[in-house]
Amino acid sequence: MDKKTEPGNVQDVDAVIIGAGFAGLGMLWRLREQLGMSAQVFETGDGVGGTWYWNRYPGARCDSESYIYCLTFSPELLQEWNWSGKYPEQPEILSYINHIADRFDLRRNIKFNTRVTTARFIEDTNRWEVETDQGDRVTAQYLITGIGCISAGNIPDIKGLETFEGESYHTGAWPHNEVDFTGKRVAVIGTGSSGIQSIPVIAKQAESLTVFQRTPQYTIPARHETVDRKFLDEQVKPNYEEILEKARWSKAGFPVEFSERLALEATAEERQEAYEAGWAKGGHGFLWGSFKDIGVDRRANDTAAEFIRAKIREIVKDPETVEKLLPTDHPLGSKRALIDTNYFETYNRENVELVDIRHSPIQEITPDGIRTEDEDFEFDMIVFATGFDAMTGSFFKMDIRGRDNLSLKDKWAEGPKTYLGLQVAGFPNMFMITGPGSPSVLANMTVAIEQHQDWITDFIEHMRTHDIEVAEADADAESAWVSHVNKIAESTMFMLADSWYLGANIPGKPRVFMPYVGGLGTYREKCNEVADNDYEGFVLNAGVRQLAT
Ligand code: N01
Repeated sequence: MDKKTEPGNVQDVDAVIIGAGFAGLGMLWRLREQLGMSAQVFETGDGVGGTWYWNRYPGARCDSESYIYCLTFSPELLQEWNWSGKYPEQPEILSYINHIADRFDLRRNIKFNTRVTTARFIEDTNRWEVETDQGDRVTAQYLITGIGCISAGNIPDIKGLETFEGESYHTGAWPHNEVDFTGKRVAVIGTGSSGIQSIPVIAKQAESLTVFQRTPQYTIPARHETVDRKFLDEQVKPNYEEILEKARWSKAGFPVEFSERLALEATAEERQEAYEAGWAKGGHGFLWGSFKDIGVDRRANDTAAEFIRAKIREIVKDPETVEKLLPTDHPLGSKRALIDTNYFETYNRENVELVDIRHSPIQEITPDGIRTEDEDFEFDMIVFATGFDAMTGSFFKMDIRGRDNLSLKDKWAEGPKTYLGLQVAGFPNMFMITGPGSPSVLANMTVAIEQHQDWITDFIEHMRTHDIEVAEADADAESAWVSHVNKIAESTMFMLADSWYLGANIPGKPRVFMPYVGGLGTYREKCNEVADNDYEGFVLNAGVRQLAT
C-alpha cells in the first residue's frame, strides 16, 4: 500500500504488521518481495529500530557478537556491512537498521508516530480490523506482531514518584538528545542488563552515582574491543552461510560448541582452569564453554557461582560493598545471563556508592531524591533501569480481540497461552514474531526472529497456494504446547530465581515461565515438523469455529 492511510478512510491490505524493528522490517520485506503481498506497518516511534530506537541509554550495546547479530535475507548486505566493535553498540545497530530500511525501500509501507490501539477479528469477513491513535482504520487478512518481547517499560509504582523535581529517565525510553551527567548527583535503580551496562558509563561522568540494588548479579566480563577484521574477513565472510546454519540449529542461536564436560566430574583444579579461561575470554562463552551441568545441576552451578563470587571479592576493594554485591540467592544463569564492561570495578570509584535495598528498602521518592528505611539521599537525576513488563506487556497495550470478541488480555489472564509462540487459539490469522512460548528471549534475537519470519512466510505461502483463508491454532494443540513449555521449564534452574522470564518483576503478574527453554534448534525442528505434517495443530479453512478458551 503506497498511499498513506487517511483518518476516516478504511484501507484494505493483505497484512498489517505492528512494529518496525528487526521483526517488522524483515517480515515486511518477505511479504512484499517474496510473496508479492501488500502490507502496512504501524510504528509508535518516529523511526525504525524497535528496541534499538528506544534503548539509547549510555553504554547500550548488544551482547551477541556483531557478526552474528544481523538480518540475513540479503547475502550482499552480509558481505558488505562492517561492524566496528566485537559487540554492536546501540548507535551502530540503529544505523544498520536504518540502512536496511533505506536499502530495501521499506519506509514507504511504514506509518511512523502511530500506535495501534485496537485489532479485532471480524468473523463475517475473516479479516482483522485495525485502528490506530492517528485515526487509521485498516482491514487485513493477516495481523502480524513484531512488537518486541522486552518493550513495555516498567517504572515501579514507588510512593512519591511524581514529586521528584530533578530529571528522571527509564533506560528503555531514553531521550534522543544527549543526557549530560556532568556535575550531577545521579541515582540508578536496578542492576539488570541495562543497569550493568549504564552504571560504569554514568559513573565516569557524574559527580556522584548511587546504585540501588535489589538483587546482586553474576556477571562476566564482555571483553569488548574493536572488531577483529582478520577474523571477519578470513573466517566469517567467506563462510557466512555455514556459520549461520550452525547458529540456526544451535541451542541459543550462536555458532558455538557447547562443552560436553561435567563440572562434577572434573577436579577442582580443572574447574578453576576452565573458569579462568572463560573469564579471560569473556562473554557468554563462560557458561556454554565450560561445563554442561552448570545449567542443570545445582552443585555444578555452585562451583561456577563460587568462582564469580571469588572474582567479586578479588576485584572490589571495600569489604562492605563486596558483601552487598555477592549473589547467593539464585543460581548462576537463572536470571538473564549478563556480561559487562568494568561493572564490579566501578564500585572502586570514589564517586560510586551501592545501596542494598533488600536490607534498606526504598520507602519513597521525595522532591529531592530517594528515602530508604535508613537514609535520605539527594539527587539531580534518577535513572530507572527497572526493566520491562516482558513478553505480554506490549500485547496488553493494545486491545486485541479474536473470535467471540474475546480479548487477548482475558485469554492470557493466567499467563500467555500460545501454540508454538506463533499463534493463539481463537485469534485466527494472527501471527506473533517471537511470541511467548517461543525460545526468542533465550536465544540470539535476530536468529530467533528470522526463524519466525521464514516460518510465517512459508505458512502464508502455503495458505495462498492451497486457497486457505483462515489458519488458526487448535485449542488442544495450544494446551499441549503450553504444558510442554511449562514442563521443560520446571526441570531447569530458571524456576529458582525471581526473573522477568517468570513475570516475577511485575507485582500481580501470574508466575508462569514464558519462553520455551528447549533450545532454538529443537524448536526449529518442531516448527518444521508441524509444517511438514500439513500444519498439524492448526485448523485450516474458512469456516471452522474454535472455542477460544
Ligand atoms: O531489566 P531487568 P533490564 N525496586 O528486568 C530491578 C534485555 N537487554 O532493562 O532483579 C527496585 O533485567 C530489578 O531487581 P530484581 C535482556 O534480555 C539486553 O536490565 O528484580 N529495583 C533488576 O535489578 C534483559 O534481561 C541487553 O530484584 C527494581 C532491574 O531493576 C532485558 O532486556 C541490554 C524494582 C531490572 O532488570 C531487561 O533488562 C539491555 C523495584 N520495584 C537489556 N523493579 C543486551 O543485549 C525492578 N527492579 C546487553
